Amino acid sequence: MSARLVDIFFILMGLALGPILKFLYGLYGFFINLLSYKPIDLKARFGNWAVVTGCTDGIGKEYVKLLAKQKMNIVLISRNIDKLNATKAELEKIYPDIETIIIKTDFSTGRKVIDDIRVHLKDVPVAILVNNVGVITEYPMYFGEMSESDLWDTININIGATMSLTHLVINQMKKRGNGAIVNLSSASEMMPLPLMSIYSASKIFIRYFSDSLREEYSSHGITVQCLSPFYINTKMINFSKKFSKAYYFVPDPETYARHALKTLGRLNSTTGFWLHDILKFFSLMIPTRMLRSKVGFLINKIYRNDYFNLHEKQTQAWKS
Ligand SMILES: *[C@@H]1O[C@H](CO)[C@@H](O)[C@H](O)[C@H]1NC(C)=O
Ligand SMILES: *[C@@H]1O[C@H](CO)[C@@H](O)[C@H](O)[C@H]1NC(C)=O
Ligand SMILES: *[C@@H]1O[C@H](CO)[C@@H](O)[C@H](O)[C@H]1NC(C)=O
Ligand SMILES: CC(=O)N[C@H]1CO[C@H](CO)[C@@H](O)[C@@H]1O
Repeated sequence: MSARLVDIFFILMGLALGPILKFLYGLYGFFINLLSYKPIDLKARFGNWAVVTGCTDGIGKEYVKLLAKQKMNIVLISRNIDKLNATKAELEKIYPDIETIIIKTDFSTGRKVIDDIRVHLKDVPVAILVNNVGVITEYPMYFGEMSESDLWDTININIGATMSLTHLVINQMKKRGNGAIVNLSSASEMMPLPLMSIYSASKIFIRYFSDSLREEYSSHGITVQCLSPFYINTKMINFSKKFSKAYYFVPDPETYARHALKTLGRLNSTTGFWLHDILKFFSLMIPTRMLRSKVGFLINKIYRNDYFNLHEKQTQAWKS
């Protein structure tokens, strides 16, 4: 009888251990995120060159500024040449002793762009790759409302670009036995997210991809970090005004990047921002993936209505 009880005890412990370890890791992440450590010396740890995609706005731009501040040379990748030139000029003015390379490319056009990038990066020892580029539909949409190009843009940009650029640099990093790859997933990886079906599926791709890659390459000195923030106040989510009002929990890109970069080399997997750790904790209180998904559906319906209301107001203002 007592042997039986011991068995049951160990089985229950086994079942509880996963969630307990997850919780402890979450708590650890929360404190690392909260305590304002300085970022580690990224140049000393990883090397001289950083490559940042989607670097002319939002989080990408803030990453670029912070990396340049650490005296790293930067390869700027984006599709808008004017913004690239402006970003390059801005960096060179503040940090005259760093080198910058700009690459104009449009990842939505798919596989062929990588050949051009390969030529540009031929002699660049890439220390840090920040896969920041990503798209989301203009507002939460039913699948059938997405255009054919919405579909392929999400695949090519959110998945294709990350996969292909990582492939381009991974072997040189392995050879040097050093390097870091940062990937932005999103909290939408915690559950399937109705009205953002392709987006949330693309983010779980990033999660699985990053976590597998880390196991394959950590013995070669390569750090693979996967960030999964909640909402950040970028133009990507201007479909609802609620985001700009939820001030503390929806940080601006500068605040987010500053916090997230401090975790590079310290956490493999994090929301990147301590207030988002709290949101994550409460989201995970909803016990199953399917329930979280239903809640996500409700919330997205609200955002969708916000978008239509906003649009109607704009149209009326335009008419009058
Ligand atoms: C961007 O900068 C390059 C090199 O400095 C220059 O040749 C090009 O004309 C600029 N493009 C635009 C659109 O300003
Ligand atoms: C959000 O921003 C995008 C890009 O700047 C713009 O095209 C779109 O019309 C904006 N949407 C709303 C609802 O303001
Ligand atoms: C990241 O994951 C790798 C592989 O599991 C592990 O060896 C490494 O210690 C982890 N790094 C951090 C900072 O947790
Ligand atoms: C930190 C970072 O830039 N992460 C990016 C990883 O890749 C996705 C797209 O697949 C981007 O949305 C993230 O911004």
